[in-house]
Amino acid sequence: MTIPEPAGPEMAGPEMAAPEMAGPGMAGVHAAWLPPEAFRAVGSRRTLVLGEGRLAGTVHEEVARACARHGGSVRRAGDGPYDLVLALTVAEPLPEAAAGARPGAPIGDEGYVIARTDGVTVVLADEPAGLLYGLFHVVRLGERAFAAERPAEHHRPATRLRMLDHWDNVDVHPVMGQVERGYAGGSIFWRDGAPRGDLARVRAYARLLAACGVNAISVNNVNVHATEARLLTDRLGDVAAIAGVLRPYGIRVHLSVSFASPVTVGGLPSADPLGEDVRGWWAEVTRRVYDAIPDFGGYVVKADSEGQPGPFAYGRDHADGANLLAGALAPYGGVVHWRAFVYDHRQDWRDRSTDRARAACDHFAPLDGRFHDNVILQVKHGPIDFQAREPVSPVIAAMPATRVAVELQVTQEYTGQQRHVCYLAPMWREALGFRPRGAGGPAVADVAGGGGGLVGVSNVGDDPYWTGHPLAQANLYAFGRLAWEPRLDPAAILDEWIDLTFAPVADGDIERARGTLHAIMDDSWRVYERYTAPLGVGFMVRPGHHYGPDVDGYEYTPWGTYHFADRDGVGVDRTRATGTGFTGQYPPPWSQVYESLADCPDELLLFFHHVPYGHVLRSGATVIQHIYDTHFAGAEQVAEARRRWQEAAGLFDPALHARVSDLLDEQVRCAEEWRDQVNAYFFRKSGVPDARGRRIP
Ligand code: GCW
Repeated sequence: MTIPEPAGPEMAGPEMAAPEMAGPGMAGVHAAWLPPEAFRAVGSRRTLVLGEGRLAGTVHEEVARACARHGGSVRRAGDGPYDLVLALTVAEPLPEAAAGARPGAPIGDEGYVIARTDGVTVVLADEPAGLLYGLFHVVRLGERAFAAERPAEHHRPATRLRMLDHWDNVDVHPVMGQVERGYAGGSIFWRDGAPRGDLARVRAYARLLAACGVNAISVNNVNVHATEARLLTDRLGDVAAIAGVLRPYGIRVHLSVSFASPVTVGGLPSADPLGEDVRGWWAEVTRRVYDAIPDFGGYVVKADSEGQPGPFAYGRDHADGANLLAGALAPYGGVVHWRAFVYDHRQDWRDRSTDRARAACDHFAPLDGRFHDNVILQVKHGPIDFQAREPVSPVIAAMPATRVAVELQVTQEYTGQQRHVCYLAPMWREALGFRPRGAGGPAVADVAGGGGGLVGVSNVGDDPYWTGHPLAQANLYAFGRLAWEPRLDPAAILDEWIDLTFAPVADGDIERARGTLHAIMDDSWRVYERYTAPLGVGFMVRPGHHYGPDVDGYEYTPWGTYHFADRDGVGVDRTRATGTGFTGQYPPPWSQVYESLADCPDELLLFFHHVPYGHVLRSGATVIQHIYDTHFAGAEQVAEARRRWQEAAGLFDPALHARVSDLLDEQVRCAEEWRDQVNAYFFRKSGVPDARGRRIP
């Protein structure tokens, strides 16, 4: 945790305009990707829902509400004909069309089969959760679900755990506020030390998440402060209330806990993971948690990291620590998400031998095989910390005997803080598709799908648009969709999001709205990378709050995040030959690819190598010229995005349009600031002029 500077005028947000569209019962809150209009195709038809249980009840409710609005009807069994049948496979008797679609093999806990024969669209599921996901699939398809015959398609999630971590505090933290790294207002769960009590908002959130496939939420910050530590004990009722609201949407609650709880909350003299009394304490509090929340998901732990307590204090390792909690959770089927974000945040910047990128692998790889089955090692996708460009963390390939979850940052801490448009799905897609052992080996998504899952740090707050920047909603939606199906194309996900969210836009205009949004969003991550971080250099941000440029801001600090620019060159030598040896943490072929100056991909060059400014990239440009070119180009592309948005004023709800316009003004300003500071910095260091003679201040 770094200390943010107080917000200056540059940090002030744009005026909040009230959004126009509201979800069911949620006046004043934007409906995001579930406006009532998105249910037109379902709601205007004759639908049969067959199934028992809470989630089937939710499906029923959703269909009934849609029908009430759009003129369709909810039919009873035997009361055909139907246009749509949503049924559990166990339901008896299944209407003929549904019986025909029943597959020979199990559909699975959360899966569903969708088919259309003889004019009836059928969704079949073994379990109610599958029925709910199937309904939202039909909603996504809209009229296409009813247009033509379709052969049975079987959908099931690639990974069982699709989780959002909220870095929400219960108390307002004096430095970090209500939500650490939150850019969308306060927490939707907590305010000023207490639950907000606005459970309708939480319910609307659960509905949005179910519609994109998320099935777990951790409701408090991984930095667990005093009040939050007590969510586990005397404040458990607050958590149970949230769990009760999430449950009808198939979402389980998890809790971040402090490793020191036996001492700070329980009054024991020690939190030693091998202590009998400590083990007993965790067993007892966990029993009470399950008494209150029978479907509780488990614990999330940040230990021995950035000042959080952990097993090192007792001379124990992280397998000892994680297994302690896993033991307490095992009788109930709970899991512990143990974070691998462990590094020395008090490094001496003069020390060139310590490399923060190495830390997670150095700590955890030797422990592979020692974790209990219900421990999930939660690994950030990159080795450092959610920068705009990082290689994939070597830990993901280094733990074949451990369940690994991959953590993504939906909240845009280092990618524009929800003031900049930065559609992150292309970055995540790239990371999830990366094959750490080369072409024949598993992809990162396969590793996560092997039992750990995908975790995203939520970007949601109590802002009327949920995410501050209305277009940042697409990141939350895309996170869920990629967690469900990591092979989805980011542009196709964007289409889904656009069609749902902007369903109320008049028919002919949706095409134009799509054109505008794709032009602005498709490449926005790479645009962001261009005007900020060249070639895999990270952390050239303002220390503390991490917004805006400060090239040397972290250069002489204890955080282990350096670029080593001098008059001759820039970059971190992480090679085995002459550097920190980090490249050796990768299996082949990447250990060789990254080690080699000739083979290392341009976009990661300065992550792995220190090179002279005149070094010629694979693209043919020199490093210094690349820096100038990309920074000029990136800032121009943001200006172009703003132009496109202004042109589209008539297409969008005026309040939403105004909000995005204000934010684009800020993005243009900030991108120019980045361009000028980065270009000026490297021009002054290197003395090499821009080959195209553009003005560098
Ligand atoms: O990126 C850093 C953030 C911290 C955060 C930490 C983590 C919750 O700056 O605010 O703490 O990562 O992931 O634990």
